[in-house]
Amino acid sequence: MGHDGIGASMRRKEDHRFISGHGNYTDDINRPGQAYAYIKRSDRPHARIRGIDTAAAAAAPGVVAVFTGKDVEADQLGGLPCGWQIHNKDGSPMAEPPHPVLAIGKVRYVGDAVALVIAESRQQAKDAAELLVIDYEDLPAIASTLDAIKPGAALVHDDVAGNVCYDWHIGDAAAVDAAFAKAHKIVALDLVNNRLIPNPMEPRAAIGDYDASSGEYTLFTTSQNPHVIRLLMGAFVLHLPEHLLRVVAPDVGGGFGTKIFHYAEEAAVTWAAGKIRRPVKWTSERGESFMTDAHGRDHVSKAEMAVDAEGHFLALRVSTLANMGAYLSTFATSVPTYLYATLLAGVYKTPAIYAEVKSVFTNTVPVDAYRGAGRPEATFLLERLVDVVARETGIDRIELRRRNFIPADAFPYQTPVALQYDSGDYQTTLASALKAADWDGFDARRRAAAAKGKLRGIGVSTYVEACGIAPSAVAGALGARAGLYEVANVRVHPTGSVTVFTGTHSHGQGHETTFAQIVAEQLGIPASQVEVVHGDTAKIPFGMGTYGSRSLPVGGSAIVKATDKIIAKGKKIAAHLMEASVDDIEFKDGKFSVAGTDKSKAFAEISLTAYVPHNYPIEELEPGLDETAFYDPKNFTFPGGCHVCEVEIDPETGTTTVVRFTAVDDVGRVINPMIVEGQVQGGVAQGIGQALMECALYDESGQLQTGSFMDYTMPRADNLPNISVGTEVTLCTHNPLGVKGCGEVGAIGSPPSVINAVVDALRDYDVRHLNMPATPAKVWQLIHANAPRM
Ligand code: MCN
Repeated sequence: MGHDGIGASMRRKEDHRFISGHGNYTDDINRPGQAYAYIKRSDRPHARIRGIDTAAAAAAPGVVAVFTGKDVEADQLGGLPCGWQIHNKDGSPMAEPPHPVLAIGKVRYVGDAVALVIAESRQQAKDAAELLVIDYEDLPAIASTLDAIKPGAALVHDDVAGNVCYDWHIGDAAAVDAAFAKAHKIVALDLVNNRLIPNPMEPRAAIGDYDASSGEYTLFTTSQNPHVIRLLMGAFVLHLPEHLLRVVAPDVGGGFGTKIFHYAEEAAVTWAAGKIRRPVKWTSERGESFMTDAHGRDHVSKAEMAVDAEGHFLALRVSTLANMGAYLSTFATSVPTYLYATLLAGVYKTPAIYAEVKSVFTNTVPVDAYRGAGRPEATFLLERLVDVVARETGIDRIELRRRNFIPADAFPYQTPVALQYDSGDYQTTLASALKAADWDGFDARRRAAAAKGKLRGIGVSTYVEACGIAPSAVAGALGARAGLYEVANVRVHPTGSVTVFTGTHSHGQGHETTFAQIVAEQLGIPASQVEVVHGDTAKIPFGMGTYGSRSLPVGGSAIVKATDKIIAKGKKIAAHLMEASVDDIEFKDGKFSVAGTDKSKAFAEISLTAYVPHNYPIEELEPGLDETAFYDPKNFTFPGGCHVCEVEIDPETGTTTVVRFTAVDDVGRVINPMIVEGQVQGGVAQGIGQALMECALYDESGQLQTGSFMDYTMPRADNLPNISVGTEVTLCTHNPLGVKGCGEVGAIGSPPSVINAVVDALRDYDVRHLNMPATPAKVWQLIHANAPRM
């Protein structure tokens, strides 16, 4: 194939639009007659609303309407639904308390939406919101994950006993107990996975519009999955049939998971537009993002590994407490269960695994999928534990990993925690990463750093993750309320250019480029002839959106399936034109030819004939060249890899600097190497951020202490080294492209490699473990608390 098919490092088609200021983001959209919404939010972590006096606000200049929970109740709006049902150990369903669009009766976290004020301008709405008189009765609040399950803890929801959403388990407890009983050694580790605040560049925004003549509602929103938002909002919250609800997610400035969910503001502006018969626009302020965008992680875990005398892993036991926040966000329940505990085998052939996960409500922002969702938590736990096992058995950490890897010839490999990995070669990715990172040269670099008074450490992490979410059969069996196939409509225009309508969403991943490359490869046309359309329920038949690095493995495969149908139909047309049998038509490099002859027709000739039929067998062949395909994957895809991090610590200040970072990932066949490199680098930057800087903190009363960039440290360019990215390829065995997702691998593999490096740098200070983030204060204290072992 030509220069811009699969494997080409083609520059991103969409970037010119973005970097020249021509992106079309939700806040760029303005509807005629539009009014502006401001949301009055709770400044209390937990309180009863005794009453809201809206009179002064409603009378303020420019105010069009003021709505509260009472209006939500009066209009019988439904609550925001949770998409994943989890069952307790005893088979009973999880607790699913209602999550109203505007607070009804109580507020449950700082940031909870209390009232919607709509005015002629944003400022007028904001000013009027100050005039609302809200009579609160403060209630005791639960701010921390551990406090939620203490006996006598205040209840976030009156009817959720002990604040427990679910108490779930996976694996074979008896087999694990038996293995522990005969173990040579048991190594235990307590870990915390720090809570993160997403901070996409573009804050969330939503515009609701209502067309009184047709009764149709339109929602423009910063979403990663417009069809799912339409389904959830229409069916559960506003009770609207889909044909009266259009959801458009235009350009979206970053998501990394936090824009997957159906948020209250989306339903609020759509509902309000219908009530006031005017478009209603809401754009989050950055401060609101901190306290309303679903947070990530927040696990407290205990992990124990049983090993034999040679360091072979015999069994793993894990117990995790996961914070759900005040309400269940759309996919919250799936994250610490099916996206986390099913990954606890990692890259190791541990024969028995048992995990218990209890999830709890607290008076904090809802927690949901973010930057890898569940898999980073599993990887952090395992890769820290493996390093501690190495330390306590005296076996070299690389050798210990090698000894326990699932061998390359053991695939397909069934883990003890539900997943079946289809392919991988962990020895090769490890060897490749160690070589690229010059692992063997580290001792010399450590000595050189010591000569400058610096502590240098190196850390490794080997991981596998499950993406390409989600095979309907597997997802259904695991508790999802929907199968997660993907849809592609490939429309060939008469002169041979192509528009692809995909149900996935691109908010930074470059689908407009890579999906065009797939079509270019398939149809033998230049990628510049292919337009990719996403993010509009009125244009795309259906779609499950983007999360879990599913767009290429699932959405890309749907495109292949649709183009295969195009080629099959093209062959029939070519056979007719060249008076040959369909079986004799070959398609290669954009040409249909009759096997064994020099007769051929270019792709564009066939497409023109499809639309402008001449002497065409209409009764046998419908005109047009436009095919739709639904692709439901047979399994997840399992990217894996090895990340090596090298740090230098200044013992005077405790500051950690990442001086080298090497990632070698196996993401199957690579469509666009430059985009994969960028995706991995972005993910690694986020992983370094989590490991060294980022942490959402609440005080005991439930106030968010890290509510701005002054208090919540994001990684910046000068915190990052030049991140070296390499790939090793084992093909996915069940999708037509052989691809595995790559969008999250950087954030999944990197955090433990950073902490392993920090612990290694502190090897003279007897540090066994430290939880993320390894802030200068924490590292300095460890250095000063522990005299060097000389
Ligand atoms: N790709 C490729 N070859 C592969 C794998 C992927 O060329 N073997 C390309 C794909 O064609 C696509 C990109 O890499 O252009 C990422 O594809 P994929 O791994 O399928 O991941 P998704 O597009 O489904 O996005 C996954 C992940 C998620 S869940 C979010 S959210 C996300 C992300 O990755 N948010 C992002 N990457 C992001 N990148 C940016 N810049 N901004 C975001 O908000």
